[in-house]
Amino acid sequence: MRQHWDIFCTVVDNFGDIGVCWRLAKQLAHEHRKTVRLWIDDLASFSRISPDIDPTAKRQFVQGIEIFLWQTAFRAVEPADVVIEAFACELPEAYVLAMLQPTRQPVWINLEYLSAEPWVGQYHGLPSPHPRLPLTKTFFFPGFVPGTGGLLREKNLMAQRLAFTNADEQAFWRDKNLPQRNAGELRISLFGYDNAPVDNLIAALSISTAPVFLIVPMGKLAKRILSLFGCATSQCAASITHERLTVRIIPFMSQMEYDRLLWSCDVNFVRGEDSFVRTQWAGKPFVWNIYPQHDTAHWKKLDAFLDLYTTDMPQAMAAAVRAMWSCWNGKAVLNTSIWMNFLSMQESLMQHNRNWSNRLMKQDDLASNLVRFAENKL
Ligand code: TRH
Repeated sequence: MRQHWDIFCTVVDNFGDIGVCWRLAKQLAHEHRKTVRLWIDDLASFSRISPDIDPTAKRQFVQGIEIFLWQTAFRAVEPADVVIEAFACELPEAYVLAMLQPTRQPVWINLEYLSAEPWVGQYHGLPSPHPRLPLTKTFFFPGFVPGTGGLLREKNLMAQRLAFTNADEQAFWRDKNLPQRNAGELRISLFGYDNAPVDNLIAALSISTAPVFLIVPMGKLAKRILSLFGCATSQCAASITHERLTVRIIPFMSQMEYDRLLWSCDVNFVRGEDSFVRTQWAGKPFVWNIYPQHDTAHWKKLDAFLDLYTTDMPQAMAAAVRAMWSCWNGKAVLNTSIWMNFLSMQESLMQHNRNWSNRLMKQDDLASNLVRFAENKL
């Protein structure tokens, strides 16, 4: 039995790194009964997605997980049975040296970023010997197809989503101080990077046939929207109304509440890695803003996912999705007809997304795959 797990996480930027590590830590502890320590270098970002985190505590226990502030001066500790180095963050030298000591060496895993590119299946599970020491780590790639590490998905997630009723949705709006839906209204959540063509989207939404209620969690993109309307950040509690569109900027919420937002909206704009996966479990139409890289390297990753996701779509639907996502990621200019065309597929996209998530559900989840991999290591 590999009972003790250490997860090391550095926050490069944004919330995805800790978002993924925190979900994984909780799943390992709650579903697989592992003893988990999480080492994280940025408690301020952490506390934004999980308000029960004390951003000032160097050591704390939250939801059964021991959380340490990972500082540069690292005091050597006894390594765990399984060590996860998230997203190629470098383990402290003292810790690596300590991994040489035990009679049974820890299983050392480098958990990689999510990608749908076809090479992922070939690299998943490959060993990477340490250049100097007799230690080997294993590359673990999350993914959408068999032969990869799978996706993060809590055991009870789908049951919770299916049990989420209209009354729950109404309670959620009340709790978040948001109005109940008006008849015929289209409700959209918008989480993205500030390179997204939000001005063109706002123009398209403003002349929509149905009234649109756009919910934007506070961040750089929200600030861009505010400046489009000549609004100061301090005024953001109030709604902005422009023709058919109402915009509400809301405070960043916990991960758990963000799931409820994705379940409650008709269309979700998501970004990066973790919100991108969560919207796939939500089953509603979604538009992905991929994490931008130099020289538009991310477009290849975007296309790789689109190739998988649109395979079973009728041609017109696949074209509408590709056009909308391409524009949203800067490959072409977003205009009203591209948005309207995407939106016209709303019902059939819902159906497609249900099938898509059912297909993904057939894979084991990432945490279970990690546990199985570690247990099978002699
Ligand atoms: O924050 P991100 O842009 O994170 C990114 C990506 O992970 C990217 O791949 C990585 O390279 C980069 O960080 C360093 O987007 P992501 O991955 O969707 O993570 C956002 C997290 O924030 C996710 O766990 C959901 C959570 N969240 C909340 O908890 N509350 C909110 O209100 C919102 C909008 C998000």
